[in-house]
Amino acid sequence: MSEEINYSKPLLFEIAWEVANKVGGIYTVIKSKTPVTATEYGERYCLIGPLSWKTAPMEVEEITEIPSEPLKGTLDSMRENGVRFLYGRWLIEGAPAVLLFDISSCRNRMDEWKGDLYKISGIPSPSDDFETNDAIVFGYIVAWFLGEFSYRLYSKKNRVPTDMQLSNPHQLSSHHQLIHPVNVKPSVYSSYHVSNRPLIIAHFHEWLAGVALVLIRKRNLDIATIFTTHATLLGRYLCAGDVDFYNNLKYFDVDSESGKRQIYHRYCIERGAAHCADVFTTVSHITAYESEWLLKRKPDGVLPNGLNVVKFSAIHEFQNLHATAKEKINEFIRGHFYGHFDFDLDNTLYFFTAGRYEYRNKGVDMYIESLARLNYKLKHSNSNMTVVAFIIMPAATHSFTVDALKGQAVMKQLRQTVADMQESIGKRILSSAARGSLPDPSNLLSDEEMIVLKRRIYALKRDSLPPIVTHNMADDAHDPILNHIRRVRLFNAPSDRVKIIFHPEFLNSNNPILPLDYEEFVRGCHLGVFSSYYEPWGYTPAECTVMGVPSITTNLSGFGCFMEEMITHPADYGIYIVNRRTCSVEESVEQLANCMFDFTKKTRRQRINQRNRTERLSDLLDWKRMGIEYQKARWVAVLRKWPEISSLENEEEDDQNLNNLDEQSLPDEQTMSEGEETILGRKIRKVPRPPSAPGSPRILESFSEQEFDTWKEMSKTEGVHDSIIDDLKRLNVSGQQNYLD
Ligand code: U2F
Ligand code: UDP
Ligand code: G6P
Repeated sequence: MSEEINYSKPLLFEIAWEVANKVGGIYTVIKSKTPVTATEYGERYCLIGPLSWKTAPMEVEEITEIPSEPLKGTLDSMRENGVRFLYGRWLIEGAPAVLLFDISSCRNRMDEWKGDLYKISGIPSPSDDFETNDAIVFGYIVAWFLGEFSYRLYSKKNRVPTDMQLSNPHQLSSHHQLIHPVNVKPSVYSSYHVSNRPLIIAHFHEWLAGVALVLIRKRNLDIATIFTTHATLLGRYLCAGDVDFYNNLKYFDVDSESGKRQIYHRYCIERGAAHCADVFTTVSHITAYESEWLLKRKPDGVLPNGLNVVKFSAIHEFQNLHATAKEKINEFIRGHFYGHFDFDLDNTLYFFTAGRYEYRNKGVDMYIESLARLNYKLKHSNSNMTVVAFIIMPAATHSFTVDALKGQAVMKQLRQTVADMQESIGKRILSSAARGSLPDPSNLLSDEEMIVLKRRIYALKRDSLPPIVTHNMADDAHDPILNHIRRVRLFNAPSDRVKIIFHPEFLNSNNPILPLDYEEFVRGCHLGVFSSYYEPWGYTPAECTVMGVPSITTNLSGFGCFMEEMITHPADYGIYIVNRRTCSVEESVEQLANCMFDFTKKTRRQRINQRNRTERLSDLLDWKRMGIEYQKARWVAVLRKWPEISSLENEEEDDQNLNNLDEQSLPDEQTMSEGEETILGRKIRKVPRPPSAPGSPRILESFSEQEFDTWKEMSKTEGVHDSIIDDLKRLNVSGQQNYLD
């Protein structure tokens, strides 16, 4: 918002804790969505977050001269009142304006604000919860900013009733006036009515940014608000414990449960934010259902998470990336398994799970259990395949183990020795060939070189088994992942067909043992396994999809449910969805193990074909498509806030289109019939089976005339899935299936 702004169009502020500040998945949501939002709003878009002096200088380029009003006036007056901030451009695609407030600059007002929050909303806040304290201070600063900005904007346009216009702008910036907003009856705000008015929309993410929503409602600011929750606090906590969450969702005593977990005050902020927003949304239907029972407001809609999909011009390019990234993982494996490297890397598959360390929520318990069964199945079927299963989850550690570092060091030495020898052997061959004679193969290596080589080979011997974990754990004995691995006895023994590597730190290319960025690592793997129990969306499998890596997820994850809704046979596209909703844990574990076992039976050719199909789904997850739901949410918020703007077309349609949820609960398996139409009351058009899927009676059904017509229609109206439509067209032309695998 640094240039002159066209105020006849809406302004958008998006507020989240993770603006230019990576903590978890919300950072991915905001960062990846920026290009589409910036395209739509341009200079009228600004992101607001807390200022972290550690990360902000790397992420944001500061703008010291704020040229436009009322932003300049607002920030100047806040600065005069002691608020520190960083205003600039976030250095990401779309380069949006960002405004980061330094919470510490206002901590001296914390007690006053906490008292005020309790007085106006009854939300308590214990003194020892520092995160909540910060959330409250941040909320008051944001509400202060938005309040003052909107007053200045309306007064600039002479749209504020005369008794609200202020002769002394400093008077306005006193935070006291904003806590108890200017002495005007709320009715005055809603009484004025103008055409072509500037509209301010504020979109808040997650409870940490939620306090300002309560204040905006209490102060009756002229701002349309949206609150998106990416999980519920109580849901996350309940699932992490030993609770049968989904079967009891309707019956939890929310106040008591949050009290027991010492999060009652946080819960109040989350619930308050959900109730105070004009529009309340979540990221998936499963979280919408959960929010309805735990936050006691049925979401108005679902805003699924997208990704900023970058397409390569040639399809084989991502396949090449897989091959080069896999080679880097191969290097690591050679070092890690030195002395026990008795398996063939050509017949080795890399599986992985990754994310924040939430043992039960992220389904690591089920993953390890199923890997043990996979090991048994591979052994007993005399399979020649080896599976290396990675777990990438940050935990408290004291750096890398000596063993892990040594493995890479001895391999590095060996590689260097062999490279030196290659050079000297080459010289010997050249010199004898130049003299017109063939070299003597028995003399290609000198005695000295043989000794060095023997020494290197001796260095590869070791008595212990290859380590499970790459780091020294802070609490090895009580680590749930390690204990589970111990329980199922997956110790990387030579006879094991499933090897496990637990890397308790996120990956980066400076890593001394596995020097790859996370994205490169994913590309090099064959299968992502995310058997989550609690997963409102789940970016990790979505990221796999756009990189053309098949993944396993569950029907308890937002992403899994979304794919199940969108595709008639997700498995054909490399999206495997384990049922954790309507069957026992034992059945789910077996399903997951069988799914992984079946994957090991694929030929290389089949894996390559499947990766191509998986990658084709990326259109489905592109923000260009997913962003439409955000647009709808914004319009509904505007129409709810200012019902007088009735001249805007399609408002009713917009309202309905916002995926209004049904009264009923989650769909069960029976209601999800093939290619079917209504899920939670919405019309769904599914992606049919790919033409190269193995023939079966179902495939004929999938390519009925009618379905083809539907898809042609959809391609016209939505402009998505071009490649899938192409598949269908090809099929229609050739009139038969393509038996590539
Ligand atoms: C969801 O993931 P998040 O990135 O939001 O997950 P976190 O940032 O780790 O935290 C979720 C909330 O739980 C709180 C924390 C956040 O508000 O402050 N919390 C806590 O209070 N105490 C704890 O010990 C741990 C967390 C979601 F889970 C994914 O499925 C989605 O993909 C993602 C994006 O929509 O949002
Ligand atoms: N991730 C990462 N480095 C890693 C492993 C994961 O940056 O080594 C990222 C991953 O790309 C994804 C996020 O962490 O964007 C996890 O998001 P997800 O939605 O799966 O779970 P959340 O943490 O939000 O619950
Ligand atoms: C990509 C490469 C191929 C390579 C294949 C290996 O498709 O383009 O050259 O053979 O990956 O696939 P795999 O599933 O065995 O890792």
